[in-house]
Amino acid sequence: MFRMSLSMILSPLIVKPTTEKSSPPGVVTTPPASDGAMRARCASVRNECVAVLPSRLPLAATEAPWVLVAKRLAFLEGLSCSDVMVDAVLASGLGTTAFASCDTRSIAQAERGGGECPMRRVAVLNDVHGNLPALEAVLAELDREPVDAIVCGGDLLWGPYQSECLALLRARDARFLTGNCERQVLGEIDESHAWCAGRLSDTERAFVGRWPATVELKIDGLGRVLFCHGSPRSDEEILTMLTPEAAASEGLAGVTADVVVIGHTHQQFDRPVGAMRLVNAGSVGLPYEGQAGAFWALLGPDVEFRATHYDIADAAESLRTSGMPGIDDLLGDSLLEPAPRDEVTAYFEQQRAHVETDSP
Ligand SMILES: [Mn+2]
Repeated sequence: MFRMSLSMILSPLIVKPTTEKSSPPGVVTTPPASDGAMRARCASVRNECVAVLPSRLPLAATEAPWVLVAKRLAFLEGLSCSDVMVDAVLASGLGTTAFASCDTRSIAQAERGGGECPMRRVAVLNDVHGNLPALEAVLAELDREPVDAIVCGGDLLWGPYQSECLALLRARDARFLTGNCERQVLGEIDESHAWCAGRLSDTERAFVGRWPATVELKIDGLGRVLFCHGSPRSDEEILTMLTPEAAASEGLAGVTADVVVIGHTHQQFDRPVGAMRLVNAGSVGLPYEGQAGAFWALLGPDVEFRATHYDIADAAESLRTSGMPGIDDLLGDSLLEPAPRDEVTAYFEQQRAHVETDSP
């Protein structure tokens, strides 16, 4: 009965699209002021940071640039951008100094979502859902075909091995944005979400709590590409290949990007919506493609859909041993006995219409 499991990735269905974000959980605010050695280490990577920033800043559009600089410094320090580290960098003034050293024209462009150097190849890894074997298989493929950036478009959380997946992606300097599952896990809305929340460290929770709802990059051949989870206005809006043009246009209202890349429904598609191109990159961890595998997208100069194969039986065994509540239901229709893709799309459309009808 696939509808039960399908509703799990959407649940709870929120009737009204909302742009409200939950406030980040307890961010560490006390820098280790006496850590002179740490400041010295920051200083040692400052030049590298400044060199990297002009092309990196497009990622910073939703956050104060100096905060991003601080994060970048912390990341370059190899300390995984911990809250303590970010706060310490901010307190030291290095973030603002590095920011001030950047070319002001680059920064202005970056803040408008442009950036001077379009990226050539970007991998989009959405809806990983803590499926570590699937993510490892995709990353192995990327090792053979390097990309300029990895975008993780939400719903990395709510799954068996969230922290391990997070660590692998952070090690590759992925750009993260939030999905409904990040919000719901941090909010511990039910047993399975609370189980997932309980397995995150305070630092991980704080890090995830700071993810933006959207990321914009300029990519060769595609132009301005806006990444989000459900739609630019809601992390749980349902947009499918079959969504009527009018409803899809409404979901993208106000967007000026050339391409919008989403996730959430775990099905790859590429369709026009007005003058824009709407792409769903698919799901790495829990696809609904009618076949098992890890589904993702390579962007630039066109959109290329990928399906990476891995040992599903082995992975399922490993994912089950995590003890995540409801894991059997999740794996069933997605990976073990994949439901027909068309039926799943039809189900999502039914849910979308239902949500639409219920809206005031
Ligand atoms: Mn989702």
